[in-house]
Formats: sequence, C-alpha cells, structure tokens
Amino acid sequence: MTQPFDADLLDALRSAHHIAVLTGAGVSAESGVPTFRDALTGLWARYDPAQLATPEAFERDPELVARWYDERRCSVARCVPNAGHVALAQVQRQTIDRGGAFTLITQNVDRLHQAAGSIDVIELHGTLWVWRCIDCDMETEERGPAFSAFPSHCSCGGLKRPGVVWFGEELPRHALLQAQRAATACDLFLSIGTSSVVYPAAGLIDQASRAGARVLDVNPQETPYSGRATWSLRGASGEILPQLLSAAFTAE
Ligand code: BV8
Ligand code: ZN
Repeated sequence: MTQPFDADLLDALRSAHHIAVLTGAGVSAESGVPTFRDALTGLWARYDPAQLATPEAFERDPELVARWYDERRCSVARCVPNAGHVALAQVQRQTIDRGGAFTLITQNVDRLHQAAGSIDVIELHGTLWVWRCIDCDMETEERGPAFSAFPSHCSCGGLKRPGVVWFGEELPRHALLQAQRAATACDLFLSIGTSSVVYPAAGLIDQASRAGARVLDVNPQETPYSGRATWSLRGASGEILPQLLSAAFTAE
C-alpha cells in the first residue's frame, strides 16, 4: 500500500538544490543489523552498549570489547543493503544527474550505504571494517573471518581497536566539518532512522532547520526532533523510502 505523500515534499525531492541526509541505525534495521540500543540481543543482554563503546571499556577489558566489535563485524558481514539503502543511493544519482548537490551523512558503522551504491558517504562514527593499532596507529581493513585472538595484535605488537568513534571521543574533524557545511548549505534535510539523541550528530538536524532547510523525519517512532520537522513519516525506512522515491520520480 503506497501512502499519499505531501505534494510539497515530492516537489522538494525533485527540485532541491542541495539534499543532505543523516542516517542512523534504523536505516540498517531491515538488513538485520541490530539498532544500537538493541545491539545487545543474546550474549550482550547483560551489557550497556554505551559502557562497551568507550575508550575506558577497552582499557579495562580489551578482550571483551574486541570480542563485541568483532562479533558485530562478522554479523554485519552477513547483512546486505535493504530497499531503504538502495532508494537513498538512487535519490543521490537522480539529484546529481539533474545538477543538484547531495550529501549522505551516516552515524552507522556498517558501510551498507556504500554497498548499496551511495558515494562520498560521510562516516561520522567510523566503521567496523577498519581496525587501528593503539601504538603505531596503523589501520587495516578487516574483511576476513573472526579474529583468532582478542584483541588481535598489530605487527608492532600493539593492540588493535575497532576504527569506530567511542563515546567521549572526538568525531573525525574533517567528516564533522563536511557534515556541518552540508547541514548549513542544504535546502532539504532528510533525517532517517535515528533516535537523534547522540551528539554532535543529532545537532545537524537543528543546524539545517535553523539555516532554513525543510526537514523530513522518517522513523517508526517519534524522536526529539519529529515535532519540529516539516514532514514526519512514521514507519520503516525500507518501506517508506522506496515509496517516496517512486512517488517523486515515476513520471505521471
Ligand atoms: C563527543 C560508534 C566530545 C560506536 C557511536 C553534546 C555535544 C557533544 C557531545 C555530547 C553532547 N551531549 C552528550 C555528549 C556525549 C555523547 C552523547 O551524545 N551521548 C548521548 C548518549 C547523550 N557524545 C559523544 O561522546 C561523542 N563524542 O562529543 O566527544 C569531545 C570533543 C572534543 C574532544 C574530545 C571529546 C561521540 C558519539 C559517538 C559514539 N559512537 N557509534 C559503536 O557503534 O559501537 S554512537 C552509536 O549510538 C551509534 O553509532 C549511533 O550513532 C548511536 C545511536 O543512534 P542511532 O543511530 O539513532 O541508533 P539508535 O539505536 O539509538 O536508534 C535507532 C532508531 O531507528 C530509533 O529511533 C528507531 O525508532 C529507529 N528505527 C528502528 N527500526 C527502523 C527505524 N527507523 C527506520 N526504519 C526502521 N526499520
Ligand atoms: Zn602497531
């Protein structure tokens, strides 16, 4: 069942000069990637993710934290992009083809946007696929099977940590700057599948709307920003985004 979308929203998708998108864990939920707060099903039910996703946790128990991240890496390896990821890659192509600008900013660490064909993705919180030595900073792309040792060691002997941004850690400066520039420059901001409670990423939504952009919020639940969005669509991004795309771009 396709839902009737607001004509102004469809027009904005077709004609915006610059579309900026912020995605959260919700956009990967239909690919089978647990959202951040659900990332604790099963084995991890007894841990608080915000307690595991910190430098202090790794310092205190590098084996536990390395295991948690490697388990997530190996389970994401079995996931594929869903129709929501694919729709966002298509909107990016349509927008660029008509001479518009398009910036995809993600909080997700699974790289499913890239697997769906999105390009120039801004990763605010790093990625599970890159691990970094805490001694010599050497980064390695890890696409193989589960590590044999936890934590795994660099050739220099140092411990390898996941290449994600932990709570209390600064976001990659260049990525954050690019994201803030896009939030200020865009005339249409799509906030997709994020609980909008983690900063500074969540601050981009307000930054865009204060700079005059119209905001679309897509989420099965209300978020702290839903009330201020120009349009708020309650539902799963894997269903809503393809419907929105065909309503906006399928010739009448
Ligand atoms: C920092 C990587 C400072 C690791 C993550 C104000 C300003 C600055 C900082 C703060 C601030 N206030 C508080 C802070 C501290 C903190 C913070 O924000 N805390 C929160 C909890 C209050 N921020 C930080 O620590 C950041 N660092 O600011 O450093 C600094 C400055 C200078 C020098 C030194 C330090 C770092 C934050 C990054 C943390 N890392 N991820 C990992 O993945 O393990 S964040 C992690 O949580 C995820 O990556 C994700 O980004 C975030 C959760 O957000 P969501 O993506 O929204 O996921 P969530 O599960 O919450 O929600 C899912 C949503 O999807 C829900 O709304 C659900 O309804 C919806 N959904 C479900 N199904 C679907 C769906 N939507 C659509 N379709 C569906 N099918
Ligand atoms: Zn090293």
